[in-house]
Amino acid sequence: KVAPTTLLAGRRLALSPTSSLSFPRYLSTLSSTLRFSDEVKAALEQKKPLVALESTIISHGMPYPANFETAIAVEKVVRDNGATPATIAILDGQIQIGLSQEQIRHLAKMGREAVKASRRDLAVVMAKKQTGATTVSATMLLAHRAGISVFATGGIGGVHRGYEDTMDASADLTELGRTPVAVVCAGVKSILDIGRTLEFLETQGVTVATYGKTTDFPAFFTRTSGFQSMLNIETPKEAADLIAANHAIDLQSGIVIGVPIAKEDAMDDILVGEAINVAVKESIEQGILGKESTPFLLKRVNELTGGNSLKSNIALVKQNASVAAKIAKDLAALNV
Ligand code: PSU
Ligand code: MN
Repeated sequence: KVAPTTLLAGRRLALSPTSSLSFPRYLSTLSSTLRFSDEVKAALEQKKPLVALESTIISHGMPYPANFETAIAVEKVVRDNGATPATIAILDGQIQIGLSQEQIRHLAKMGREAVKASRRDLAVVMAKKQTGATTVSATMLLAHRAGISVFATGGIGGVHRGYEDTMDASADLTELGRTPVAVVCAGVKSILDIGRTLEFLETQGVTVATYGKTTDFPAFFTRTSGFQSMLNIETPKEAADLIAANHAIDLQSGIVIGVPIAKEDAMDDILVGEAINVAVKESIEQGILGKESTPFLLKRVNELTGGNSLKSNIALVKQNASVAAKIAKDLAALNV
């Protein structure tokens, strides 16, 4: 008879039916707290490459039906590049690692009715049996619990402009400081203060790299931000080696891999800059604060650019998913 197993942080723990009490209690309860899709469960058991995907980008980051179509297309990009996608969300209080197409559609239709769930919201959404879309911070945390160490998204949250008055800095940044997951993204939007965001990440001990030939840190819609990352990474293998080294020393902190948007998808610096300035000004005038701020700015920038920013957004998420899948593949090949 095969002993039941539970998966934790990439390690496979064999639990004999009688000895499970000798493990810390959370280890034995975790496997029932996380519900895995069949596809993700099989990939974890077979140590196949996996890429975690967030769900706030679906509910709060894009309008319906572009959000649904993009989420499905991004999963396909991950599969086409040899990895298994694990879109993460909380449905009626149940954490799901890997969603069905119908579950993705449900979240996409719910939009902002879903709770935008970062780390602080997770226990609340679970206890109240709500439906929550996970931000970068909550997705990183849950991916790590599930044993997935590569995560693809569009952009991470950061230090907001006007931080000196509001103290508004995304929980994504502190999560990156405490959770060893590599986040493949298109950098940080200039709705945020990019310079201060990079300073914050440095303080949190986060390794920040640019994917490509330069260390120019990307600004989401545009290929450069005027700020530099610590290093450039030119191949998926280099990224995999970096992740493996992070794990080997048990750093317990994350990695940002900034992938510049493709030239043909990038936006005009000045046009997008103007839209962002208008959106930020409006958010201040309307007193938009806290977790409402980022969704408000994303929506306004999209409206002000006549939907052009959404097109760039979709293109860059797909590119990030393909890079992340290749990294996950090389990481799985290292067998660490
Ligand atoms: N940036 C985007 N699209 C997004 C987000 C950020 O370009 O959808 C979402 C992500 O889920 C991110 C969250 O984790 O917003 C950050 O929100 P806040 O700034 O409130 O921490
Ligand atoms: Mn915030």
